[in-house]
Amino acid sequence: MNVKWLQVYFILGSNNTDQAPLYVLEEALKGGITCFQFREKGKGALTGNAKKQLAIQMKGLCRKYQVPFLINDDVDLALEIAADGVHVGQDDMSIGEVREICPPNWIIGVSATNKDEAIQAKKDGADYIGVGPIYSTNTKEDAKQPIGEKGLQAIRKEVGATPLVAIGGIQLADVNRLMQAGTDGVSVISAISQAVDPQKTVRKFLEQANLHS
Ligand code: 3NM
Repeated sequence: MNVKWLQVYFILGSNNTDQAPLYVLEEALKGGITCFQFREKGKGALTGNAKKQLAIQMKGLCRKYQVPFLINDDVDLALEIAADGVHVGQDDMSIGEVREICPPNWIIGVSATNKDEAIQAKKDGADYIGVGPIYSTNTKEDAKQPIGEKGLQAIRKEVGATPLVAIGGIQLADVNRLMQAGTDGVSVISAISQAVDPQKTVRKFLEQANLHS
């Protein structure tokens, strides 16, 4: 995968915004997000056909703007609608199991919150590792203790050049420090999904991340 795809990696589910999710996604795409993950989880999350229909429409938008479209956890749905890959957590399907059934060019990302998980994800052949939570977040109900920029730095030291993306409570003002701490980009939900102007917000995130490329 292209490590630049991790620069401003937007994640969205229908319950992360008060606006229409497809509107928010298209605004974010116009602003220049470099990767997108559909994450339909938590209170009021869509299931079944409603989830699938939203995923198909989101994939269509991502194709229009030529941005990779990943799905969180739901490997069956990702296969069914031909997503570009999946993001799996520590309790989800393993990378090995996913690789056995997915197309060869799929992007597979894994979450890690400490050095051991990150080292294992690298060994297992993750295309990128989502490192977090960096800061405290209200978006994920079962988020672990924040690991801070120090935690990110420590993981970078362990995994060498493996692509990393920082996640959890990230705001625009944090991007510069996180890039300096060794991440390849930032993964963001609420700072974009709840922004008054998501397009403009993404532009600013991109500006900050680009200072380091
Ligand atoms: N995963 P926000 S933190 C989806 O630590 C997710 O693995 C996390 O949302 C992890 O940008 C998180 O609104 C929530 O804080 C990120």
